[in-house]
Amino acid sequence: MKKTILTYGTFDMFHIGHLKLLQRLSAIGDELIVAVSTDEFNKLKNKTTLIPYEQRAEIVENIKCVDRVIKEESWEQKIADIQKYNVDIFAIGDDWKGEFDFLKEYCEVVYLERTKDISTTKLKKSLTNFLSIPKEDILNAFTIIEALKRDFE
Ligand code: C2G
Repeated sequence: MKKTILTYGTFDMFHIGHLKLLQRLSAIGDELIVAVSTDEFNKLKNKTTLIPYEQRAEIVENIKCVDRVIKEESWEQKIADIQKYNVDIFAIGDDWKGEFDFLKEYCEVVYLERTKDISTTKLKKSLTNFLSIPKEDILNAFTIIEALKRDFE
């Protein structure tokens, strides 16, 4: 019997943590459906994204192990999605542990361990730190590196 898996996420600045989750999800079933949060819904989640919905959805859609992408527009749509797509397993990262146990009435619910040491929030912080370094300092650093390189040649 074909097993359908359903998950939800923002997938902003797509990174290895997102990929590993989708690969593990597709390995526990036959069809993987991913609901990507719209920009409007992310506002409701108090999340600002760098990458607009259309691009995030297209990236996820082109991940080999993903079979279908749908829109996530509200917190309430999960039960209807599970019934509409005959979902066998609802799965998500364990940062949501217990939050979706109420779906056990409709299908199996699985929480998968997150990939450590990578997150969109962390990437944004590193970017901000990098961009906050005064240009002069970066240029000085390059000058020093070039001088060192010459010394080593
Ligand atoms: N994830 C992971 N490892 C990481 C980072 C993220 O496994 N290092 C998983 C999350 O646990 C989640 C998925 O990747 O299952 C997408 O993460 P987000 O884009 O942060 O999703 P989120 O905004 O939490 O959306 O209705 C549920 C929400 O839409 C979930």
